[in-house]
Amino acid sequence: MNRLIARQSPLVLALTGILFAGFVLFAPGLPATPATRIIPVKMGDYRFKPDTIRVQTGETVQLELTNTDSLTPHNFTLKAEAAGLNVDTEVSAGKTEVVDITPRAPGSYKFYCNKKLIFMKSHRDRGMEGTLVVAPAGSE
Ligand SMILES: [Cu+2]
Repeated sequence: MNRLIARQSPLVLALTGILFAGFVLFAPGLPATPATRIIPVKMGDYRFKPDTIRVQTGETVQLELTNTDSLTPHNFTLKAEAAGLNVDTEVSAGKTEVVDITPRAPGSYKFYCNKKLIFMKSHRDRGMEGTLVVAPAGSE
């Protein structure tokens, strides 16, 4: 077994690695352009509802973020470099904002509201936090 690997040239090993990475990233077997799913997310009372959002790797979903409070502005922040996600969207009181996301790697990623008034607990500390659960492509 060791001899078999040792006999492969570094170039062949590198190419094999690249092919495998491509296979994982583009996950063949799924429709090339999955329909965009709309996920409504309510933001209000220092909560996200739902606070767990489930998607699949490579799936494009549209988050429909609605601030149900009448005065308090909120925000949807989701920073997950590993999954290629970098969202920071303000949602004024009573308004709806739409953001498309396409997670590139499975895992669980925290999202939260980054609002904080001076001398007050942050919205996140008050419970305005949730989890994006990204399943491997093709699971379910
Ligand atoms: Cu908030």
